[in-house]
Amino acid sequence: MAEFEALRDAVLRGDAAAAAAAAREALRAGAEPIRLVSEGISPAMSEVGRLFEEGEYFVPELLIAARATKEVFEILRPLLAQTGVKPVGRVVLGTVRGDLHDIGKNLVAALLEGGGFEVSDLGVDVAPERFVAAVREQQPQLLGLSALLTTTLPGMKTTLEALRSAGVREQVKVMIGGAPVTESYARAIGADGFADNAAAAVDLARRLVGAAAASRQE
Ligand code: B1M
Repeated sequence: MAEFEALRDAVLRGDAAAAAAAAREALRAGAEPIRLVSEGISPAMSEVGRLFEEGEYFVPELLIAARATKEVFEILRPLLAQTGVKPVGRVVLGTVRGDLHDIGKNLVAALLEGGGFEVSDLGVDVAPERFVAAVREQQPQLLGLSALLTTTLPGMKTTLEALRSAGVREQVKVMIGGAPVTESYARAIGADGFADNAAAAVDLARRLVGAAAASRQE
């Protein structure tokens, strides 16, 4: 679809108005909102990352590409979050301490809402103590941690340790995700699951909430 190409180009150039126009055009032409993510935003941001690694783009280019993505996301969010189903569970979500990346996490939040979850988003740069406090106060079935940097990845382990020290680890299932996260890392730190994209995160959340309900009945 030509509109996806226009969307990718606009994000790459950091042209927010053109990105929004391409997104609206794609939706008008009948594209599923999620395809604007998988065939527009995600490949464009991968390319932005590649250009950054190769020294062609610098932080300002990353920022304006991210701004263009957010503009598109404002259009997509209500469409992705449309749901008629009654809440299937509560999720507290956040990007770990020291990490400011939130595009992927916001996408996970929107799709979880679309999947019938009530989502409490703590934002970015969330300290372990804030996750612990949110688990105590909001009693979610699920806690979701996102990280995009190899340097902030250990924040996931620290957060799990903080949950254990606070005695609340058994109250909540923990799922993790983000570019540097792997299944084996999830196992190594004792998380309950890992998802490598937003749609997989919704499937995993459903499974984990089902498992949480089953273990409460035992
Ligand atoms: Co940053 N950055 N960045 N950056 N940035 C990366 C991550 C990087 C890979 C770029 C590169 O070098 N190729 C690199 C990390 C290298 C590494 O750690 N090994 C990097 C770097 C180095 C940095 C800085 C250190 C740069 C600097 O200042 N010198 C700096 C750090 C700031 C900080 O966080 N403390 C920095 C800053 C930024 C901006 C602020 C400018 C901006 C972020 C804006 C924002 O998010 N509001 C930015 C951007 C845009 C990127 C890239 C280009 C794009 C990220 C993105 O939005 N992807 C990124 C390169 C890349 O990823 N290819 C890069 C699109 C998004 C839809 O995908 O976030 O992966 P993603 O989310 C996916 C999945 O991972 C998964 O589902 C999502 C949807 O499918 N997922 C989950 C995510 N969270 C999940 C949680 C789940 C489940 C699934 O359960 C809870």
